[in-house]
Amino acid sequence: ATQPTRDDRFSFGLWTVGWPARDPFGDATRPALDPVESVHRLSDLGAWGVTFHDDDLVPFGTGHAERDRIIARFRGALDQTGLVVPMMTTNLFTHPVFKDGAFTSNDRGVRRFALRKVLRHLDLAAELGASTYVFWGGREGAEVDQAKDIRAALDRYREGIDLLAEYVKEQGYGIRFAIEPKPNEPRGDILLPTLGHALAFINELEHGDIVGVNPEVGHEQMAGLNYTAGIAQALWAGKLFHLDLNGQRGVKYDQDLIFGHGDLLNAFSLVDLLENGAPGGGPVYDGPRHFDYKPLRTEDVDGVWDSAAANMRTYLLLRERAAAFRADPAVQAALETSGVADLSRPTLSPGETVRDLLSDRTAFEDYDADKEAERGYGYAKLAQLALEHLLGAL
Ligand code: GLT
Ligand code: MN
Ligand code: MN
Ligand code: MN
Repeated sequence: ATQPTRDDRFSFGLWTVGWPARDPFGDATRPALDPVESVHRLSDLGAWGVTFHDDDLVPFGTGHAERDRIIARFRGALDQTGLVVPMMTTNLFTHPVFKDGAFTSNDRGVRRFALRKVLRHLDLAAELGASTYVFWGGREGAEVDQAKDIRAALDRYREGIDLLAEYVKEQGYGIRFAIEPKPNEPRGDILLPTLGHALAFINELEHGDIVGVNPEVGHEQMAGLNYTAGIAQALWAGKLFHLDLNGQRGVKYDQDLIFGHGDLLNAFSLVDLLENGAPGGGPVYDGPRHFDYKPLRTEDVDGVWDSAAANMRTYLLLRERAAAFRADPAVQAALETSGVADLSRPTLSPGETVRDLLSDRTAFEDYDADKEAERGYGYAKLAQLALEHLLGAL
């Protein structure tokens, strides 16, 4: 089953396949795509959903009547194809007015404009049935330490997100927010640079109950972090509301490669976690499998659709390999040797207190640490089994 179907719930941003490949050093290498054509092509490839920023569909500054016409035409394509809109988001980074940020610009007028821009698109998100609204604060940051009062910036960030969340609740939209971390680029340093910073921020919100995270593979890897481990913590916290799948090769600029075209071993453990859950049980991710990648600048329009298909096929191949990995008796035995399941057992017994632990001589006074330290955990064997399943050798 490496042919994508709607049941796989694959979604793509309009800005991904639609990227004309303009970069800081060179002009566009491809024509802009009509969003309606993207909807049809994605549908033909087996995708289930499409996501977009306000300005991806309706260019910045478009008048009312024209905006309505564009939206109606887009809805027509959705109705024709059956594609859904699971997530929407706001462009708070392209227009020069946002050069010092949106919710955290030092300029109060910019902050108010940003909130209004989000509010308008949130209303459309509710109309189109989106259940998640993403906040990627690409311009929320600074290059100059003295230029930004980080405490005040976080106050304003919180004010903005809480205000918007309150609005969503009042309107009964049933939409949840997902904050997308990134360490840098386009700002020298971005606020909420990692998944962990975002989770800590959410804990400080008044309406944090409807706010979670949208971690992107490449963004965590730009910070040198293990994406699968971060996703596991987001799941543990009940905050994995959405995710951005792509590829990244090490700590450098944001590459937005095709999913799997980077740290493939980590992509394998990720798909295994998303599809099969942690070895000891716990929540499985049931949201969209959303791709946020950029077709290489070298590609023509055919290459765009080849790369879109590649994201889904890679995910499905990894899903197959992960199922085989889990089902393999040799893997079960290796997991047993490694004691992976034992970690699910609470460290104290039911009803046992700290006093009981203090009086348990086998736990300390009679515990032979030198002897117990002789144990091998067998992780090398486990790692090789994972690699061989990934390569299709087993
Ligand atoms: C932008 C960014 C992505 C975000 C998008 C949502 S836009 O392309 O690089 O990682 O997910 O705003
Ligand atoms: Mn990225
Ligand atoms: Mn990006
Ligand atoms: Mn992203």
